[in-house]
Amino acid sequence: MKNLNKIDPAIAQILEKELSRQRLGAEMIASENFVSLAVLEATGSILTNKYAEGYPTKRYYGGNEFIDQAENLAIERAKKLFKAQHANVQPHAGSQANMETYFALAELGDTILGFSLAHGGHLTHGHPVNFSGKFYNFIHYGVDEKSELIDFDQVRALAKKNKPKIILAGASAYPRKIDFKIFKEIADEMGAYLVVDMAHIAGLVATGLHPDPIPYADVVTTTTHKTLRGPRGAMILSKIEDRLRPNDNPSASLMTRKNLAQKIDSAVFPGMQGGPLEHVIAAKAVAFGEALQPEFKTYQEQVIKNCKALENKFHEAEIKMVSGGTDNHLLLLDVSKIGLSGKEAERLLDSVHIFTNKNMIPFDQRKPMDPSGIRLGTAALTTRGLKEKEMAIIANIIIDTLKGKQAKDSNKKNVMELMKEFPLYPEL
Ligand code: DSN
Repeated sequence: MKNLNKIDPAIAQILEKELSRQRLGAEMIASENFVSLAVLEATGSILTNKYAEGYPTKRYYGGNEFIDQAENLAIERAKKLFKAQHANVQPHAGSQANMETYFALAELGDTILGFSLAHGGHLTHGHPVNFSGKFYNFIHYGVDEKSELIDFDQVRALAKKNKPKIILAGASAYPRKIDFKIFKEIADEMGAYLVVDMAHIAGLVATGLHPDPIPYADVVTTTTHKTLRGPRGAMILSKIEDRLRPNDNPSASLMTRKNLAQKIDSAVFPGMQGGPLEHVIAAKAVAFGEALQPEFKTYQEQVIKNCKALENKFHEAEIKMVSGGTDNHLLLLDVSKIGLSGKEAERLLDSVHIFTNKNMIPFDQRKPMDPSGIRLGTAALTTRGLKEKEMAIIANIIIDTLKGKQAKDSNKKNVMELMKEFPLYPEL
């Protein structure tokens, strides 16, 4: 950071402090991870200088010979990693990927059936404050009150009643495996598109540790920075043929006559986005290359083992977990049962350097800004090398902090000492 230190010491100091925070804290936000130095180098590279609106070989600017090579590598690696027919690696973020998918498949005002945010879905799955809830007629399914698992009877009944154009599966706070085959059956019964947002579980899907949505879904969206451990960004995977393509007719709009892959590409550019972030796309290529290596599967297996280790400890401590536990990279604690709100729990854990986020739990009686739960994930800590033994130590500190309702200095010290044993970016 020689130049940054000299030119802009204020920003340089903020970066230094953030690096120190990341190094000394236990990062348990389920959507975060630590990228490799190679991904970091590509993200911070001179590719940021280039305009490349359009797609490889079909750009609106000259000088894209090498940019095309990088974007093509990202596309080919994404397709290989997920055995997908088509990949668009340009979406800037998960929200854009979802927006572009709805734009490609539906008309404004069409009905979409998605997972309720309050039960584990996502803002872009039709929340009224989000573009999705404003532009489309979203209907929501949730989990069964007893099992806290997705209520497929409700999904089917709502689909029958509302005849959605799209059925949307996928979650940002759901600790169990999702059965995409049932979603596909329901979508077929209704003549609806099936779209899966696999942002949280993409790394698990890539390594065969979570049921694969690709064979079933027309379109799959994902961010690239969660369990997939790439740069902050997103992509859209799709089939090529449009399963629900209306009969071609000369008066059909240009969009209607395109196949699915073309519709997605047009929705991304020129539909929604301008110049793609080619430095980030190169970093996506690097991350997909890393995810194709055998070590990536070992890593994902450890992510799940680590989450199970947390689950065991919380079981022993009789802390209530949504759905009783986890079979992926995250779990949700209902802290209301120990007399705390999610906001208080998040703040207490922050004070002992364990970073989590407050989260709604199904049928929550509290408000989104101060809900009853917290969400914990193991993707980032596993990248640092922590295993079951260390997860048990962290779980004990979480339990002591939450049950004792106080942030003890000794717990903070122990977290920092533990994290020092797993150095983060020692090269920086
Ligand atoms: N913010 C992401 C998460 O934490 O799950 C979703 O956008």
